[in-house]
Amino acid sequence: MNDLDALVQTAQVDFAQATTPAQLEDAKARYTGKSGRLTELLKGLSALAVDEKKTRGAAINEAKQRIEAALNERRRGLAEAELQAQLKAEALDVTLPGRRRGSAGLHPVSLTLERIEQIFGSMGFDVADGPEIETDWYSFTALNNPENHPARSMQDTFYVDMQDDAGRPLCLRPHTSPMQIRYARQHAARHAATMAVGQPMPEIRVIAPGRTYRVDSDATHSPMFHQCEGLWIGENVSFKDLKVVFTDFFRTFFETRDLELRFRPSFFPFTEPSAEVDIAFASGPLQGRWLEVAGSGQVHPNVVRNFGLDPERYIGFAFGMGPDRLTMLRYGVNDLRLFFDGDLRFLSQFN
Ligand code: 2U9
Repeated sequence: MNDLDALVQTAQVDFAQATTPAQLEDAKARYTGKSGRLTELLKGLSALAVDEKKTRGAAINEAKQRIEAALNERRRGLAEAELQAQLKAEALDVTLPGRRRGSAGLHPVSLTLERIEQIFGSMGFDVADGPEIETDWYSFTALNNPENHPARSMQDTFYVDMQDDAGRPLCLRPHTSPMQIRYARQHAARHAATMAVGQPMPEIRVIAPGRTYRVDSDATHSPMFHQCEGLWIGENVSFKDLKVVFTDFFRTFFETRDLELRFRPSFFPFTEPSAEVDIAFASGPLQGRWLEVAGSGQVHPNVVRNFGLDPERYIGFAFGMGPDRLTMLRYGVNDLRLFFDGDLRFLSQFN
């Protein structure tokens, strides 16, 4: 091996040992730099005779080309290694499942309210909505509650530190009845002219679903709870109609024909006579037990009078039920507080 072949080989080893582009450029300088070994050899040419200069010059040039080829190859190798390292470090696993946004859904009690509205809607009932802060008149007086009735006390009802324009006390509505009184009074006023000429008023058929408030808190009572009350008033509306409406409603709500209803005598100031309504399933997990699901009654004449209607002419029934309890029965939930804790592990099971 001549000295030039040996130099090329040394350069190749040198370049192979460089592991970064900077080290490679340093190695290159040792051969083709200002005082590199090749440069020195070229400088030495001037001392040679013309003939020798020619052959030696050509040989040095050939060695230089081989060294430069080795250098370029190593440059490509290092660039490729650098690219591979970068690709590896920044690798994306495209097979990972994407981060999805949690899906939203309705609260189980909202599902029940929608269901109630849909079923009563199919029977011709309108849906009324109204204020949750109410006057004492709409909450109690109009409903034939005596002045000293315990429901009016601060132990039972949340009073608000405000008064209405006439200076009367305001409270969080303890039931949704105020909405029906507002609805019935508006309805009666709208049809007053018709009635004045002896024509019948179109029937009042309305439900009032929504949030209600009472001073009460345990596994089956929450200070905020839901109610859905209903009202059907006309010239010829009787308990028989109530029984048909309720039977149909509960059978549709619980999706079974195997369901019986029972009316038990009761008392409410706003209805007379009054009845508690129980249902019993003929099959399923709740089979054979009477479950209290609603209250009801024929609307008291004093309340009909407060609608602005003549109780001698207009008669009908009212009812009230608890959508929270209906939701518990439908889904088999045993603690009411689960509905209001906001725990997604519980709530997401309903969607
Ligand atoms: C007007 C006149 C009368 C609504 C009625 C009940 C009987 C009743 C409870 C059932 C369970 C409330 O949700 S609950 O806690 N309700 O027992 N409610 S009659 O009577 C009315 C409503 C409006 C104008």
